[in-house]
Amino acid sequence: MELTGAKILLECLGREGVDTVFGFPGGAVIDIYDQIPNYPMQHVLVRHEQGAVHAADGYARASGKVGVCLVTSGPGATNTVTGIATAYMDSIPLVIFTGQVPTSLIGNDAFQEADIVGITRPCTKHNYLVKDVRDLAMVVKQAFYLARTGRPGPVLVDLPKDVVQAKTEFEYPDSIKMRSYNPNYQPNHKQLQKVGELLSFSRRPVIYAGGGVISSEASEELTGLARHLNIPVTTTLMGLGAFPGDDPLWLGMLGMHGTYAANMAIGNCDLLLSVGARFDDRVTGKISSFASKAKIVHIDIDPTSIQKNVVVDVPIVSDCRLALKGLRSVLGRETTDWQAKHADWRREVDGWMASHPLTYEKCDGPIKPQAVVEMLYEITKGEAIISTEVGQNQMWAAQFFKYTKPRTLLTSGGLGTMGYGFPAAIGAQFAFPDRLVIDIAGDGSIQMNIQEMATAVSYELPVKIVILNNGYLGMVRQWQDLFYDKNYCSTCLHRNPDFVALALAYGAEGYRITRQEDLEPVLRKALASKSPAIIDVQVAQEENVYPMVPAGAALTDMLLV
Ligand SMILES: Cc1ncc(C[n+]2csc(CCOP(=O)(O)OP(=O)(O)O)c2C)c(N)n1
Repeated sequence: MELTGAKILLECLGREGVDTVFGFPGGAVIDIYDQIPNYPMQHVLVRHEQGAVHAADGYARASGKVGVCLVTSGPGATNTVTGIATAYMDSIPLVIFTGQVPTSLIGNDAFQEADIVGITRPCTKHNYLVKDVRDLAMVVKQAFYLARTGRPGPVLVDLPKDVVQAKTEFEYPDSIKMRSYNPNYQPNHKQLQKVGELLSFSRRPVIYAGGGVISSEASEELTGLARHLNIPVTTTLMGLGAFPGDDPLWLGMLGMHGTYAANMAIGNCDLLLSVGARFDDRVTGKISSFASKAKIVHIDIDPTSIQKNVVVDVPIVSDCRLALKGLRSVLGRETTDWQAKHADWRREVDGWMASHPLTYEKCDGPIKPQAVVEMLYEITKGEAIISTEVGQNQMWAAQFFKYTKPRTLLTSGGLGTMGYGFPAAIGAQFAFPDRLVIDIAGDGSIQMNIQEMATAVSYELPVKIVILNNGYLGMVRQWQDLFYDKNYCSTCLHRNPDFVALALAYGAEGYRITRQEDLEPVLRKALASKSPAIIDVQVAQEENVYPMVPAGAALTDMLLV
């Protein structure tokens, strides 16, 4: 039977198992919206297209499925760019459908025309302009395949209005032929054997894991290997949750705001086993000093990320899970007593952990932001999905909440997008309606996508926003404090809205906490509520995040509290 492009698209989404689409309508996609009520998937109407992409992204990060959004042409499409770039930098699988003016008008500066394929070329894994309805089903099939395989990422499909309206016979292809796209999943056995040899010589090994461990579902293998070999583990911000944050081998996050122990371990290790991480500059600091005493092994699905930032001794292009499994079986033949072999190193590392734990000055004055995060951990016992905004709030959420399972921290690591956390929390809440989802926010960031409170209220989502309200664009103020002579230019937010009144205006709940003694009871009450809520916590205004490695310095040159 012949179907319109609109129906074909929705049929394809059903075949891909899509149950939720985040979007915002407009003229170019109205034919698709006209058909949505006839299909079983749920469409979530957001209030801004950036919110749609971040929500799809949060849904994807929390669930491991592909996140999907649908927006109109022109401004609808351009509003998605920040969300797409955010997902691209963090390798999150998304498929973004954008409306486009009819094919006959493309290039004519037509009403609401934007060259979204050109605009998003550098921040998508791939993108398509569908010019013929007969190509539509195959393009959708390829888009999902590309988004979720290999190194995952966002794929955009641009849909001209006449293509959506045209008809053709619908058949969903059951196989895909893409000549130039063949991700390699299997590790090279010889390379794994080399890692085995390096391990047998090394005395001071460290595992450095990234978001790739989470996207390849390799946490169990990582944890098993680390425990088997008695090797301490650090992760990037994106890797938090890939290894249990309460394990004795856990060093904490490394990098600019990493722990003393993690950064010292990197500086002093003789073997660095990197799994699914990309040696980002926020992690390495001064590159020539990064793990400068170590042989480096780099396991990554993406061959272009290997040797990009650091020279490595053993490159392994493969799926992280398969590589870790392979390594375990290579080591299976070893008779080494790994516990004994690494005991001295463990003692040294444990010494750093004990002498410089993550801490902050506790006093009777204003509430410390770190204490708020600690209290959230205590109340939830870690049983929550945490999203963050960007800035100090993000770093404290990384430092003072223990992530014991993968997919429990949703944060914009690569692009560092303020305004990410709240819509991402909404997406995660759609993926897991019964779980507690909390956005840890700054008073600056939350104002970047606060309009999505209308989405949360209209879908009766119990999402919580905890604002660490310091009256500043805190992280920028921290840099001004430490490196720009306290010239607090344009970082003071002295006329913030009344966040409690704002929550109430949207139909949500609002709480304000100004005194330490109210912190626990009010947080408990707010978190137990079934409504969306803002909890505005007035915190110490000029608190800084420590440790801090100044930009471009060696990891071992940390500023401490
Ligand atoms: C969209 C965007 N604009 C600007 C920045 C630069 N930036 C990084 S952190 C930060 C301050 C964030 O302030 P706030 O949300 O209040 O959080 P805090 O650092 O106080 O916790 C800014 C402006 C950014 N990361 N993203």
